[in-house]
Amino acid sequence: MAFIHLNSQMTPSAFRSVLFLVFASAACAVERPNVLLISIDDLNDWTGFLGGHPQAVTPHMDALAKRGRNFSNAHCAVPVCSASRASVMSGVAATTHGSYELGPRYEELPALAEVPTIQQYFKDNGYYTLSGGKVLHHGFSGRLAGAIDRSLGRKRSPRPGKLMSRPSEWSGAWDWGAYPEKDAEMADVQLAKKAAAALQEDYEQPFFMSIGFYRPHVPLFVPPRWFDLYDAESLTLPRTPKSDLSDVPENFLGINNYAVAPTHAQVVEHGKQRSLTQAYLASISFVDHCVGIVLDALKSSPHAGKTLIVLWSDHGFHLGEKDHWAKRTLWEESTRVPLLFAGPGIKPGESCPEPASLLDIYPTLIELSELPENPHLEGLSLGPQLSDPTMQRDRPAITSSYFGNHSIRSRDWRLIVYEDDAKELYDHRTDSDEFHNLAKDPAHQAVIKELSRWLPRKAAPEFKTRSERQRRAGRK
Ligand SMILES: [Ca+2]
Ligand SMILES: [Ca+2]
Repeated sequence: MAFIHLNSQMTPSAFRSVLFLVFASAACAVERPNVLLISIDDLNDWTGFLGGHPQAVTPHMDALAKRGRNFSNAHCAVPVCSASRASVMSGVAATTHGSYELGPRYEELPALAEVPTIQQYFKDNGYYTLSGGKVLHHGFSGRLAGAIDRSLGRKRSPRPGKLMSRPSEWSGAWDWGAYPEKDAEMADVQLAKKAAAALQEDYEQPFFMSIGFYRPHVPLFVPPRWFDLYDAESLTLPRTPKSDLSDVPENFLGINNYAVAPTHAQVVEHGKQRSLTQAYLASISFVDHCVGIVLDALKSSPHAGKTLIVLWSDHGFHLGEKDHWAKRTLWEESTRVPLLFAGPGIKPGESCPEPASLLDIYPTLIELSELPENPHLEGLSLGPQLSDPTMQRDRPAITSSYFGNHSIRSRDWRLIVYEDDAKELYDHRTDSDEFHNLAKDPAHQAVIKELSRWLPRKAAPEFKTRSERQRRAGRK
């Protein structure tokens, strides 16, 4: 690298130019990999490679899992869109940034004032950044806007002019059905094609492309051919034993008054469980198709051998398990997410059963791209498990939902501790459905004590902007 003399009289713009030259030449010297970060909205473990639903058809994501590393025990930091995405993009947990709900925006959180988004960090280190679709819940606005060199758009798909499947007395954004007629009308397909075209271009710098697909978030409208993949009447439905909720603390779902999802009783009363399950699976296969468009484009591009791929979902989704629909709980259905890494230096191989958090994406990509450490990050690089999937991880995956409620998920166990100290404990070696709460069993107190070491000690209170406080007051 050439020596560059910094002059104390230098103007800020000249200084930035020098910095750019330094980073650009460093990037040339190290040959940093490109990054393709693909997020999917509200996708639980109903994929072939995670086996959460035996009939799920996801060939493109399954192929990606096969040629990279599938973190089969990965969990979100917060089980709701906005707060989860703020955590992934900042690398900071909700217990520090204080966002546990659909607001406030990343740039409104005082604790993140000095924390660069992952896009900004890569840009500051010589990368060209592209982004499209739902990556941050509210988009890169305000002071975050400069993180993106080129926008690939944030379009939404068309909706039918009237309700298709939802009973009119249900509230909220939920509806579902075979609509529109053709894939080309879907915003996710248009985004995939834009990303595919951008992947054919040459770039002078390494690129960091982040794209976020909207399905299978509600409303579950996708074209008919995706519904045709599934026969509603023969679909396997989740197991929901009648006695399941008898051993869990009562407090938690009660605080979930913010939800717009129907109750399980409403779904059952209206006979909608099968058609909703079909619509969710159809939406998953549709988004898998969109992922395929992007991955096929990358494969035939000049960047194929030098691009790291990360695929993740912001949180899971209940479809009736524990009499619950959608997200926000601390059970496996809400916290477990797909998390795949593939690309240069990552050998295809076995799944990794060690606990992983979406907070780990940021530090992992920094390590793989050989960027300087970012001192704000609270996750831990998955580098060792990308080299060797059997490498043990001491740190469990920690998920927080609303202030004071936490789940600690190790390789074999899940401990949930609520704000009032009520607990649940599940042994995943024998009870992957989390049916049997062992928290009161004297034989398991040592496990509880061991896992409790990881409970966040100083959780930040929930940060609410004035408009957020007013909005919530209006809903009660
Ligand atoms: Ca989401
Ligand atoms: Ca139970």
